[in-house]
Amino acid sequence: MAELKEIKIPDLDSSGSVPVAELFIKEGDRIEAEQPLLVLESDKAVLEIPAPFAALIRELKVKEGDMVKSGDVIALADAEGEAAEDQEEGDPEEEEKTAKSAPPASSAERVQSSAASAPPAEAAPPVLSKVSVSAELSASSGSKIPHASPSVRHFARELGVDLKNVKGTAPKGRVSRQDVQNFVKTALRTEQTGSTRGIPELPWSDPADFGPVSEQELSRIQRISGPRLHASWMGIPHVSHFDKADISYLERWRQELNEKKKEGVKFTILAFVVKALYKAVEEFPRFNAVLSPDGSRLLIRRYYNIGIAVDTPEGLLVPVIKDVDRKSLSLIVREIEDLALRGRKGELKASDLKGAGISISNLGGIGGKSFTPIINPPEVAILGLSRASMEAVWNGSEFDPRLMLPLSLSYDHRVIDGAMAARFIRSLKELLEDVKKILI
Ligand code: CAO
Repeated sequence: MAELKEIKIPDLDSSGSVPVAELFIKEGDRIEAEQPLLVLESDKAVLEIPAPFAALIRELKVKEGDMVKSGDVIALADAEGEAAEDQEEGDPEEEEKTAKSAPPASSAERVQSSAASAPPAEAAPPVLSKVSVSAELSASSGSKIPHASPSVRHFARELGVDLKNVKGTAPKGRVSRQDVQNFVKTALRTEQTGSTRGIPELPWSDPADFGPVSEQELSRIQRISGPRLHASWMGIPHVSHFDKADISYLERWRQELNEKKKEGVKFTILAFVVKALYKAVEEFPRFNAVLSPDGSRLLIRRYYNIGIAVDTPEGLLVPVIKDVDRKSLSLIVREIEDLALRGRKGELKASDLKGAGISISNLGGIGGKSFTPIINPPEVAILGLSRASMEAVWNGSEFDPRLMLPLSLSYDHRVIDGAMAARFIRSLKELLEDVKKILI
């Protein structure tokens, strides 16, 4: 048996002692180079100490709870153990070739020559110890390494989860088993939607490193809609087309209607746009289409359902007004009110949220000039409305004050090309500018 080698605690960049929080090895274990041996856990940092070389552990010198410092011996190990095992379990063809090309040797010599042809075990740089030391350095310079119990660390390691990426929700920010499970579930869901496939990881830095922060959980709706919006943004080639419609006549007519308080209904700009949009979609059926999953066919809806983005305390919802072509303006007004109210009270049914051919997102009640709405798949377009405002418009001989409604149309460029989108918006503008056309 060759001389036993000492496996030591690497330079921790500190003179103090640190407790061994977790020990992963026992006597008789065969270890690989860089395999984690133990975890040191101080108030400031958590440090995983790796094996500097492959070996057979003969004698352990530490146990969990021991206080250790730089240079302390963790174990006595037989580096030959690993080499011998390699030799025993090596590729028979390789062995045969070696046997043919090399002069006969005793088994002890064979072990030595094999060890010499591979990088010498003890010559391997202590890669992980370097990582560990730098981990502590980064910890002391502010970046957080999460605290977790040994069993949670073990659990995370088995699942291949880097605890630095997991947000700890247990007291003092410790990572719990549940946190690791949630992390894996989210990662799997993201993988299934394909939303981050092939996309470099986004840089992240903990804002708590730079000042005080407060935390808020995302609502259930936001947790569901977030990955869908991300998938839409990443998976659909969006183009946004901006224009303005002169709704001066429409507005005058709307106010007259409201002054008469017909059936107690308050007519809104949005209700007119819903009607106009249906007419434009009827003329351009591609805006009411769904692209087949293989991207080879369009399934064009022969019905006219329009989704309305509703801002609720829990997040964005898009309930659907069904069969717009068969509904009066006043019925559309009432439906928008009803859907928005039920959406804000959390009373919408799943069926209220399905089946739209195209959607509208109206931010005009709040403000803004234009924006790029995100398509709600499998729809292929969405119309954004910003706040209508009075503008001086040149009518050929003078500037005329007109009420202009900003339109922001995002469309799926796989289905709709730019010229068609421009024609579609021109048609929508004509409808909005000549309100009679909407209602006929
Ligand atoms: N331009 C100018 N004024 C507008 C307008 C526009 N485009 N749209 C609405 N308004 C006015 C309305 O006329 C109303 O004014 P009065 O009270 O003086 O009559 C006021 O703004 C408020 O309207 P509203 O927003 O309550 O009603 P609505 O029917 O226009 O919209 C709804 C209903 C549910 C769509 C809206 O309340 C809402 O939730 N909008 C937000 C949608 C959203 O979040 N989109 C973003 C999606 S991406 O995250």
